[in-house]
Parts: sequence; structure tokens; C-alpha cells
Amino acid sequence: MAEETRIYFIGTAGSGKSTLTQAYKHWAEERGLNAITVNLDPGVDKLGYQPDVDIRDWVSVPEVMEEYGLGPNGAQVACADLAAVHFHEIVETIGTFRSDYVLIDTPGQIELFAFRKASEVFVNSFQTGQSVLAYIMDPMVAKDPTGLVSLFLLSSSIHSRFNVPLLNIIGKSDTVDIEDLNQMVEWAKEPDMLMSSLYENMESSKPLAAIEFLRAMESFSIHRDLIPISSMEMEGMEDLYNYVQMLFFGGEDLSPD
Ligand SMILES: Nc1nc2c(ncn2[C@@H]2O[C@H](COP(=O)(O)OP(=O)(O)OP(=O)(O)O)[C@@H](O)[C@H]2O)c(=O)[nH]1
Ligand SMILES: [Mg+2]
Repeated sequence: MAEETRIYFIGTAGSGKSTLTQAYKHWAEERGLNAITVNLDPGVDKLGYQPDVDIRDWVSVPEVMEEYGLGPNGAQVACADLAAVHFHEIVETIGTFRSDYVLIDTPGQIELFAFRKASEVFVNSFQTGQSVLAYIMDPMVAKDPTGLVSLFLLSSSIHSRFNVPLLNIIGKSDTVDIEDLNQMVEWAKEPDMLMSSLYENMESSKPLAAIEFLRAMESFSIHRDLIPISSMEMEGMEDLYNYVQMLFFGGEDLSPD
């Protein structure tokens, strides 16, 4: 068996993390790959799928609200930190599945995963295998040049917190025109084109900061491929798989067929 590959699905609220976690598991299993799902959101009410490992078995927002007299947001933050006490057990539980792929669904509030120390500790708690962050962008935001720059900023800011690779995904690709989708992919690959589009929007003063940010980002070369994915249409799953294979196995296909 190959070493376990963990994919953390991250993104702003409602970006499609849970749906993609579930859809990717389905896709992987159809392909004969062994995959499990992990829910890391202690506050989620209805998840839409049955995770194989669920943080709510250790800490949950309603319990913490009750026990510490906190409101929902305070309890989310408390849970993110309280979970750290249980990381050892959670990591051990994940290990018992001896799965090739571990698909990790992160909390709705991106900052809870992205910026709290506990998440970094969690990601680093695994002794074997490899991890990748899959950052899901909202296509409605990304189709505007300033929106795409903002999303890249957020993505690189999150990436700077973790010592693992990050892949940028355009989620819900079925909700935008193919022309818009191709434009976003092209902008990401060719920062000069993105810069030109920002200049074309100069009639408002809004893009000025975006232009400066893009220039700054160029100096640390954050531009990467964008991977369009639709969980609804089951499109782009193979692309994500191939990108992960390229990252860790140099493109070698480890699937059973
Ligand atoms: N059209 C379309 N809708 C999608 C897709 N993926 C998710 N959605 C919808 O987007 C909404 C949010 O999806 P979730 O998977 O719950 O998003 P999330 O990021 O887990 O949400 P939070 O955990 O609350 O932040 C749901 O109504 C989904 O049905 C997709 O690929 N295409
Ligand atoms: Mg979710």
C-alpha cells in the first residue's frame, strides 16, 4: 500500500468543501481507490454525508456553548483550541483505516482552520504520508480580476501558515460560463494578462491596491494552475487526482487499475 495522502479541503463559507469531500470520495471509490472522509468542523449541524472520522465525537460546539456559557462564535474558537487535546486520538483513529486517501473537510469559517495554531499542529501530527491543502475559490468572486487577486492573497496567506503544498481549485465550475472559466485559468497562469485586465478596470479606483498586491505576489511567484471542479457534475476530479500525483509521486498513477 502507498503512503496515506491527506487532502484538506479549505475555502470560505459555502465554497463547497463538504460537497467536494463527499464527491471526491465517491469518485475515488469508483476508481478502486481506498478513501475515507474526516469532518473537522465541530459546529456543523447537517453535513450531508456520514464521515468516517468526525471531530464532533471529541468536541462539539453545542456542548461547549452549554458547558462554558459561550455564544456560537466563541464556542467555535474554543472548540478549535480544545480539539488540540484530542489530536493524538484523532490521528490514531484516522490511521486505523489504513486508507490511501484521507479527505478532510474543514470548518465553514475559514479562519478557524487557516489561522489558529491548533490546525498547524494537527497537520504536523501525522508521522507518515503526505498532506496537501486544496483551496476552493468561489468562481463568482474569481471571475472579476480584483476578486481573483483577493482570492490569491487569501490563499497565499493561508499557505504561509502551513509547511505543505497548496493547490488552488475553482469550485462550482458548473455555475460559470466556459469563457469565464478559461479566462480565470489563463489569468492565473499569465499574471501579465491579469495585470492588463486590472488596468482595463482603471475607471474605478478600486483596482489600484490589487495592482500593487499582484506586483508584490509576482515577486514571490505564487501563481499556479487553477483546477476547475464541479462536485455537481463530477468534473475535474481526475485533474485534482493528477495534480496530487504529480506533487507527491511525480505523476506515477498508483490506482489499482
Ligand atoms: N452548482 C454547484 N453547487 C455546489 C457545488 N458544490 C457545492 N454546491 C452547493 O453549494 C452549497 C454549499 O456547499 P457545501 O458543500 O455545504 O459548502 P461548504 O464549504 O462545506 O459550506 P460551509 O461548511 O458551511 O462553509 C450547497 O448548496 C451545495 O449544494 C458544485 O460543484 N456546483
Ligand atoms: Mg461544510
